[in-house]
Amino acid sequence: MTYILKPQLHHPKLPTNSLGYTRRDYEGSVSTLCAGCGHDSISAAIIQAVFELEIPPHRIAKLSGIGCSSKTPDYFLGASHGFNTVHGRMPSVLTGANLANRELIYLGVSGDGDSASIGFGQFAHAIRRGVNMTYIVENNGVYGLTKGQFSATSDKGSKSKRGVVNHDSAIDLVSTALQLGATFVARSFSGDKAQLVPLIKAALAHKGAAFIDTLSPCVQFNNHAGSTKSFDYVREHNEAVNRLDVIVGRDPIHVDYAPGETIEVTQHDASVLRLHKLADSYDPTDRVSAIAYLQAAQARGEIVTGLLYLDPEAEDLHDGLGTVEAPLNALSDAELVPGPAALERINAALR
Ligand SMILES: Cc1ncc(C[n+]2csc(CCOP(=O)(O)OP(=O)(O)O)c2C)c(N)n1
Ligand code: SF4
Ligand SMILES: [Mg+2]
Repeated sequence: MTYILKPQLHHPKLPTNSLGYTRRDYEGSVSTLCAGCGHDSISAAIIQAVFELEIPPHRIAKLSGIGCSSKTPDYFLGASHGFNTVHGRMPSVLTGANLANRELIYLGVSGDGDSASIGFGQFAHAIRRGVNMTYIVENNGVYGLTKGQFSATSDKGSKSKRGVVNHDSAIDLVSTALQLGATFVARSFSGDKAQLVPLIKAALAHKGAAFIDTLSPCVQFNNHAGSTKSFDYVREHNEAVNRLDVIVGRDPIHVDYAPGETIEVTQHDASVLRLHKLADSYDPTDRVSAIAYLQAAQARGEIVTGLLYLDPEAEDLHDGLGTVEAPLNALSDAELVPGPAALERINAALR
């Protein structure tokens, strides 16, 4: 048995959101991951974010690949749509689903093996096409499910649990996402819920490709001395670039930009992302500086977390393609099959 259903009963006085749902209504099955696995903390952060955003569960579609990380959608949002694809193929299935029905909110959950090894090409193309989604990589620097092989995000020189040194260069998914044109790029840590929950909320509200690389220690195979993805290492080397809060707006709110102190950025749905700048020089709306900042921090051995880049005016794949607003399953036969005259016009335009 791969999952255990949770009992339906809960305390009658649990707080509810405006839809009348408790936090429990956003949970899934009982997790079968190892006790202390960082991935479970990310599931808890997703549950809290969606509860606080007051999104009806049936409006979300959660998709994943294969791995311990990709199993986690079973453990949150049990009443949402779900598709557990094959290894590394989540981005293309998500892209197809999004093209067919743009009314759902798409949440892709993946692992560093799933996205930086077998699915690297898929990851790249979903990001560069600006698919409207929140793409979370639960990054433990290891293939957890298949018992601890180095993944493509394992740092050069880091050691496996058995003492083997990794000689390959690491892929930094955050820098890659920035270079590929992601319009929301963040890094966080599974052990920092205060930072992760607002980031997930902001990513879900963002229109366009939102990417969050979440360091998520594997307590079984990558939490020892010599690992650069362990709880201790990440805590010791973490440098947060901003402190975040998300305010869901009811009326349109305009951007209020005050360099050096607090920035408020309005997203497409009128929610406001409030950033408190800790580093005076850090500007999360400058893609080129974000890449330079990341590389300088990396050279100093620091792991930068927080919202690294945001384009609040981003367009998505549908804008580029000029697709219809309605989900394809809501179109009539006449709209879907416009007849030989329309086909002839299309053929003539291609000659
Ligand atoms: C096509 C294919 N190749 C290889 C595998 C074996 N496999 C399953 S999960 C996995 C790696 C998972 O690593 P990651 O995505 O980092 O997830 P984690 O378990 O670390 O959360 C591999 C290689 C597979 N299931 N399918
Ligand atoms: S093997 Fe690692 S990644 Fe998988 S559940 Fe256990 S701690 Fe988590
Ligand atoms: Mg992994």
